[in-house]
Amino acid sequence: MKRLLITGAAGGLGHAMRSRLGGLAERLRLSDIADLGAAEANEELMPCDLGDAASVMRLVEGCDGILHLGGVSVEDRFSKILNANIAGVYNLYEAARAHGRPRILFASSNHTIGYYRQDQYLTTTDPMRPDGLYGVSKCFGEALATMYFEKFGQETALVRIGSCFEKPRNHRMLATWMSYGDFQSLIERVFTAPRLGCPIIWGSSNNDRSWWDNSAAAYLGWRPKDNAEDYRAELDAAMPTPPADDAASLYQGGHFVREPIHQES
Ligand code: NAI
Ligand code: 15L
Repeated sequence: MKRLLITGAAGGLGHAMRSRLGGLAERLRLSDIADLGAAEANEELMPCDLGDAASVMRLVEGCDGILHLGGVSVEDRFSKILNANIAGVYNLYEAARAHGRPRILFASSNHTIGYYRQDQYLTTTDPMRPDGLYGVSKCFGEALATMYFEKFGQETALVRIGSCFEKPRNHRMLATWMSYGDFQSLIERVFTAPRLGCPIIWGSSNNDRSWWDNSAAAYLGWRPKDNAEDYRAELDAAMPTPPADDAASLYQGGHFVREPIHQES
């Protein structure tokens, strides 16, 4: 690729991926509403609020791939989610449509299905069961992307990320964790595969514990390598296993299922 756009580049995953993806494109266009720091030689910085349609239109121009990480990433007030995750995703897809349909990786979330129990094994065709307004906004993003694929042929990887951090932070993440290295290899597969389509992909590592069946996306040839189990002893030493009746032990979305609706004032 000549230019890969990374939205949300100032966030946790944006920061972790920024330095890893230089080989994927001649230039990285980095965007966020938060401070992006200084640009490296192969980087250009374009601050932008995803809710501002005209700015997003300029942001996407000249890009031949989009890693869409930007937006509200936890449960929050509806007005914030509406701007970043609902209007923002619509603005992004309209801009992509106007600028030659660059391939998109949409950072969706396990909170699209958070109300499933941890003893259930899911395929990508199981109905959504979002666990809050944040999860609902990711369901919207997946639905919008699917419609743009059906109507206009816009390709998107809908990656339902479990928990992507340097290492698992609690016992639930023994199933949901995806390492930075595995996310990097998934991004590389998504942007180099000859045909992508619009698949849902579970974003988790090769964990011994697993709730998700990725066989529908096997044609992409992504083989995650890391295993959260390697951190079990470290987790056991650092914290107790949550009680069996705790949301963290019962639901795939963990504590998100217990979040209240956040009020505006
Ligand atoms: P993060 O919260 O650290 O980064 C999100 C970035 O989006 C922030 O830098 C923020 O300033 C930016 N942003 C928020 N509203 C914006 C707006 N209106 N306009 C422009 N930028 C805006 O989140 P993280 O962990 O880096 O996640 C990246 C993406 O992956 C998010 O979309 C999140 O929902 C998704 N995800 C992440 C998971 C994880 O384990 N890290 C799990 C599941 C999904
Ligand atoms: C998410 O969707 C969040 O963005 C992230 O911060 C984690 O909480 C993750 O899900 C998770 O479920 O562990």
